[in-house]
Formats: sequence, structure tokens, C-alpha cells
Amino acid sequence: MKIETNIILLSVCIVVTGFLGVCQGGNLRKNFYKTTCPSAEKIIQDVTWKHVCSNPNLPAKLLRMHFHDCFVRGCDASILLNSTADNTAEKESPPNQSLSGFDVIDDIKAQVEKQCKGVVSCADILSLAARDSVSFQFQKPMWEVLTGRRDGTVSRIAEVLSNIPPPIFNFDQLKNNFARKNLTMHDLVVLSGGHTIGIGHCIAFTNRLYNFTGRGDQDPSLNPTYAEFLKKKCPSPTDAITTVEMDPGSSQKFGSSYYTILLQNKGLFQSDAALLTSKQARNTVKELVSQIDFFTEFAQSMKRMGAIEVLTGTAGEIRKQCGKVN
Ligand code: HEM
Ligand SMILES: *[C@@H]1O[C@H](CO)[C@@H](O)[C@H](O)[C@H]1NC(C)=O
Ligand SMILES: *[C@@H]1O[C@H](CO)[C@@H](O)[C@H](O)[C@H]1NC(C)=O
Ligand SMILES: *[C@@H]1O[C@H](CO)[C@@H](O)[C@H](O)[C@H]1NC(C)=O
Ligand SMILES: CC(=O)N[C@H]1CO[C@H](CO)[C@@H](O)[C@@H]1O
Repeated sequence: MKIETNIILLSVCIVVTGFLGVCQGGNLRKNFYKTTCPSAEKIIQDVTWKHVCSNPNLPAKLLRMHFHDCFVRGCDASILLNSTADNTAEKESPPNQSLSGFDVIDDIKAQVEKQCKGVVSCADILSLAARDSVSFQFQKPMWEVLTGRRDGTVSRIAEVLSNIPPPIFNFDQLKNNFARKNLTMHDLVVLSGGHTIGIGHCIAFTNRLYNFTGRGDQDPSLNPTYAEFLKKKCPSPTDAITTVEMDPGSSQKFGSSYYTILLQNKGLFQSDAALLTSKQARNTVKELVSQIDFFTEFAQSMKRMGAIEVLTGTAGEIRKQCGKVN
């Protein structure tokens, strides 16, 4: 009886998976390299932690790189590909200007290849390294990363702007952008918490300070004291070099203070402030001020983000080098 039920459930899942392509996490699984490269996850953690030790800004870089990878053609390491003579890659697009850490991914890949040649995908390495870099401050994995992703062979600059949300998006635009990736409004609020670490360039928010509606005005939803602070940091509206911490005072500490600050109207981008303009999202923001809730929810939403349109089975390839297709 029990076995029959399981077989029925299994068949249903196979049918559903066949039709829809995903069953939450798709074909990814825990410790995919358990037999083919048992030391893979350990090597990735060790090399990542070594790099974070000497570069505390790295977690923000890798977390954002993972997001930008997953939102364009799924989590297939397309963000890592270099341009070639006849193709301009994703990484050349303006939203990617400030991405860095490619050398770290290359280093991890080289170390993993030494141990197990041609087995571990760059897409899995990026997913794990993003997790491990953020986890360094806690010295334990902060969320589970399922593995078994394979690497894509295509990376086009033209696909970035239509998939990566810009910082001027309002709530509905953000919600729709996430919905196209099968992520919910809840995921949107939770994953925006990634802005608890890292920096933003002046140019990404000076419109809020100097010319919000085209009449030389300031965004009324921005905390006036914070606006004054930001104007001192960014005296020129076109400054594309200066950066400010997104979560002032704790931009290298992963935690729920992003939400505390957001509720004080100190979200840096319009897209951050937009989370307060929907009643439901605002309620989620209030809930996530609790660090325990934030960590729990972030872990779940990252799992969903990390499963977007993944290539599994025999699709794609296992790249030899993350910067180019085989
Ligand atoms: C909701 C839509 C989002 C928008 C509009 C957005 C926009 C931005 C912008 C404009 C920056 C500043 C880049 C710069 O000036 O150098 C940034 C930084 C960052 N974003 Fe987002 N982002 C979004 C969602 C996410 C998500 C889902 C994550 C990851 C879970 C994430 C993680 C980061 C991190 C860690 C940084 C800091 C990067 C650094 O320090 O170099 N963002 N984001
Ligand atoms: C979203 O889900 C639908 C239905 O399961 C699926 O066909 C589609 O490929 C998914 N899209 C993404 C971006 O994951
Ligand atoms: C503000 O924006 C308006 C409309 O886009 C533009 O015409 C004007 O030149 C801008 N002013 C400044 C000071 O940049
Ligand atoms: C990709 O480009 C970077 C920067 O130019 C370079 O350091 C790296 O070696 C390249 N990777 C490959 C595989 O060509
Ligand atoms: C990492 C990377 O390749 N960044 C590029 C992003 O796009 C700008 C152009 O918009 C390039 O100048 C950067 O080199």
C-alpha cells in the first residue's frame, strides 16, 4: 500500500516534471558530486574563505554575481563567459560594470579541476561560492545549495537589460520582473535583503537627490537627513566612481539591518524604497527585521533563485575554464 502510493506519487512527479520542467529545485540535488568529486564542496569553501580573508568585500560581489547569472538565461554561468571575436558577452553590459570576483571563480575552478577534471560545473561553483563567501562571517553554511547545474554555452549582452531590474523600478515593475523568473513578491522582499552587504555607485541613486521628477527636486520618500548625508557623499549627479555603503555602518555584515534601515526610509535605491509602497510587501519588511526570520526566509528564497532555468542531465556542458565554452 505504502509502496504503491509512493510509486503513484513518483509517477505524478515525473509527469508533472516532464510537463512543467520544474518541481521546485528541478533536477538539482544535495551533494550531486558526492561520488564523482567528493571533495568538491570542501575545496570550494576553502578557496572562497581564503579569498574572503583578504577581501571582505568579496561576499557582496559574489552574491550579486550569482543573482545576475540566474536572472539571465538561468543559473548557467553565462555571466562568467568572456566576449569573443564574434560575440559580446553579458559581462560587458552596464549593470555588470561593477561586478568583480571573476578571478576568484577562476581560482576555485582551477583548484577543483586539479582534484577532479571536467566534473564540476562553473554554475555550481558560483552558486556555492556565493553561499560560502557570505557564510564566512558565520563560519558555517548559511543556506543549502543544491547542485547538478551544467554550464551554458551562450552569453549575450543584449539579454541583460531586459532581465536585470534597474534601481529605478517601482514595485509593480519589480514584482513582474521577479514573476518572470517564477519568483514571488515574498521572494522579492526577501532577496532584496541581499543589499545588507555591499555598495552602490552614486549614479545609481543621484536622481533621488537632485532631479527626481525632472524639476530639480528630491524623492519625498527618502529620509531628509539621509538625503543630506548622501548629497555630501555624491555632490555631482553624474558621479559614476564614488560608492556608498547600501547598509550604512554594517555593509560587510550580513544581517537584517537592511530592513530596519528601510523602515526609516533610508533604502538607497528607489527599488529598495519601493518595497514599502505595497501593504503586503511592507508587512514582510517588518517581519524580516527579525534576524532569525530573515535568515530562514533568505535560505528558502536563495534555493528558488538558484534553481531558475537550470541546465541539468546532459544539457549544456561542464566547462574546462569558466571564462570560455569548451
Ligand atoms: C530587486 C531588484 C534589485 C535591484 C534593482 C538591484 C540593484 C542593485 C544596484 C543598482 C546595485 C549597485 C551596483 C553598483 O552601483 O555597483 C546593487 C548592488 C548589489 N546587489 Fe542588488 N539589486 C536587486 C536585487 C538583488 C538581489 C536579488 C541580490 C542578491 C540576492 C542583490 C545583491 C546585491 C549585492 C550584494 C550588491 C552589492 C554589490 C557590491 O558591493 O559590489 N541584489 N543592486
Ligand atoms: C516558470 O514555470 C513555468 C511552469 O512551471 C515554466 O514553464 C517556466 O519555464 C518557468 N520559468 C522560469 C524562468 O523558471
Ligand atoms: C532634470 O530633468 C529634466 C527632465 O529630464 C531635465 O530637462 C533637466 O535638465 C534636469 N536638470 C538637471 C539639473 O539635471
Ligand atoms: C577572461 O577575461 C579575463 C579578463 O580579461 C581574463 O583574465 C581571463 O583569463 C579570461 N578567461 C579566459 C578563459 O579566456
Ligand atoms: C566585469 C566587466 O566585464 N565589466 C564591464 C561591464 O560593462 C562595462 C561597459 O558598460 C565595461 O566597461 C566593463 O568592463
